[in-house]
Amino acid sequence: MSVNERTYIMIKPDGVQRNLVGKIIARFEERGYKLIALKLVHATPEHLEKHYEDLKGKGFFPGLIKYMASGPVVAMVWQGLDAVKTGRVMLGATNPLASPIGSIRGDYALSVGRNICHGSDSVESAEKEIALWFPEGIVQWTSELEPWVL
Ligand code: RTP
Repeated sequence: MSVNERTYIMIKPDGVQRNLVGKIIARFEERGYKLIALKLVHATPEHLEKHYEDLKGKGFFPGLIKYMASGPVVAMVWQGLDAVKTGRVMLGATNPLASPIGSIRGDYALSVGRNICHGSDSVESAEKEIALWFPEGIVQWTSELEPWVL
């Protein structure tokens, strides 16, 4: 676990279309994570197949790619203490019905096939996903407030 751990968080097309972008971003900001990359992208099926390459053999794979390519997603990188594991806790379980109230999916979603957000499941996956979605690199910045809150 590192204080500068990075995770790739994505608001899926249903999250964007349901106007949940601001609410999801607010959760990460309010928890204390630092935004170091952000963009709205309408990804191609080929790009999404790379992102989900581990799931290629699954029966739901074609439907997943179609859903993810159906509209723009918000691609983000958040940095901070234990960002990968805590980010996944904040999102909730893959199946929203199994997600606790208070988690993003537990508060805003019902169906596994429309679960509004994605978060990296390990530091290694985060590095791969950040490289795939942000080949141009992330934005490194220092807050003027940092010396005051430390
Ligand atoms: P994600 O990558 O989106 O954060 O999801 P995850 O790790 O929690 O779950 P994973 O097993 O990697 O599945 C990726 C996404 O595929 C869709 N899915 N559909 N119909 C189904 O049974 C099913 N199972 C998974 C979900 O959108 C899931 O987030």
